[in-house]
Amino acid sequence: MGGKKPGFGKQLGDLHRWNAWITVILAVTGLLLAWDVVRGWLNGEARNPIKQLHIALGVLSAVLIVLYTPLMRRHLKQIRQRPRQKGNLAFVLVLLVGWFLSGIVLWQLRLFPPVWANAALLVHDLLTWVAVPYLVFHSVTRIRWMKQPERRAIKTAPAASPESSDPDRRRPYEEPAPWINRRQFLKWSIGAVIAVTAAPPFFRWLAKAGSGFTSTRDVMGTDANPNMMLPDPVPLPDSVNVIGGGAQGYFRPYTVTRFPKFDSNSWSFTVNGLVDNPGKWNWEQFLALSRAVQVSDFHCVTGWSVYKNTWEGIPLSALLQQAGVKPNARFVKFYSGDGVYTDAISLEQAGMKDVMVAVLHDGNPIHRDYGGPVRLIVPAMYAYKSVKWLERIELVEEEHIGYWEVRGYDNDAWIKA
Ligand SMILES: Nc1nc2c(c(=O)[nH]1)N[C@H]1C(S)=C(S)[C@@H](COP(=O)(O)O)O[C@H]1N2
Ligand SMILES: [Mo]
Repeated sequence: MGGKKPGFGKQLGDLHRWNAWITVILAVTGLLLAWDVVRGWLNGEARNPIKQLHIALGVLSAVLIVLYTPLMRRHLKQIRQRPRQKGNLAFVLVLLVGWFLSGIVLWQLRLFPPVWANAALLVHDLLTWVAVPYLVFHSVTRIRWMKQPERRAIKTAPAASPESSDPDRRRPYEEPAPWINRRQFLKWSIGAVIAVTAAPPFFRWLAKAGSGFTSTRDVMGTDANPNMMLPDPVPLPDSVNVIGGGAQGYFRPYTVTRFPKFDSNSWSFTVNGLVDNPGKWNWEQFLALSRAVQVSDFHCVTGWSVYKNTWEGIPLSALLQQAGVKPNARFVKFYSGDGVYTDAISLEQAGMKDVMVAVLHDGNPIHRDYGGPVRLIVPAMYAYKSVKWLERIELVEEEHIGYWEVRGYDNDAWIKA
């Protein structure tokens, strides 16, 4: 880094160090937010603070790029003869800018139509998959001990003077030539370990991200359904035929508890609160209610979507009509059978024709992991309103703030057209 003007090398070094640490924390917080496994142990309380930290650091990392631009010319001149360093620089800049731009869209998701969010999430994820193994390798091999002895010596011996008469001071760190270059060997081993551990999940992810169309079995998971719901709901003809060719995309199974499990012997569905005719159904009675079919898109507020789902179920408006909503009722509150998750919409919103208490997806019973036997669907809103394992609907007067809304999500969940 030996710039001519004093301070240039130090400026670059400081930027590099800040960037390195910020990127490490961004990677850790980002993985905590994105990873299915971790999503389970992070309870709802932790998610929003981690997300805020991730966003703040993302902005900070953009500030570093701004600070770097005036130094860039000189830096490029300095590394003109070093293709490896130039390659590294280009890669890191592309990464940071790509992460930043896609991050802005994910941060301000509600300002964009869902396809933008889908694209941003894909870019954000793809860059992460490529970058994290590279950055781990880059950092580990930059640990002083890993470097070639000559290069370590240059870096760590500013006090050594070439004019010194003492030969030991002139070349202070010279070591005997290593047998089969141990460091090189270690570097490549680390690279290999990273490649072997990161590659399989990466290709699995790529295969999923790249395939637009998926069969219902894949969409809802290939495992046998852990719920014990008998009889099977018989689908309507339209639902069997799966209008529009079937769902496109993958659901990510979300839960804020351990996955609950249901049995038709003990399952029941309730509509009560401010209604004239409260109702309670067992599974068989519930399946006897008349059902409708709709095709709609499903959008999570974290950027993923599943398009063209064929849902079959009972329109919420039909349930409410049958219950006879009292004039003082203003909100409809939904309870999940997980015992924790709730959400609510206004009575007016509940009147939308496509709000549905769904029993079948693409002609199959809804898998337990995805909210079966019965889940709510509110296609016009982000999916945190679509309560899974729905088993009770209550008409209330006071506004209710749902599980995720208490923890930072906007109570207004409308999706931009
Ligand atoms: N009971 C319950 N319902 C829930 C959730 C949840 O964690 N628990 N997550 C919500 C969110 S944020 C989304 S995106 C969708 C996810 O549906 P899926 O798990 O079937 O993909 O369910 C919504 N309904
Ligand atoms: Mo979501």
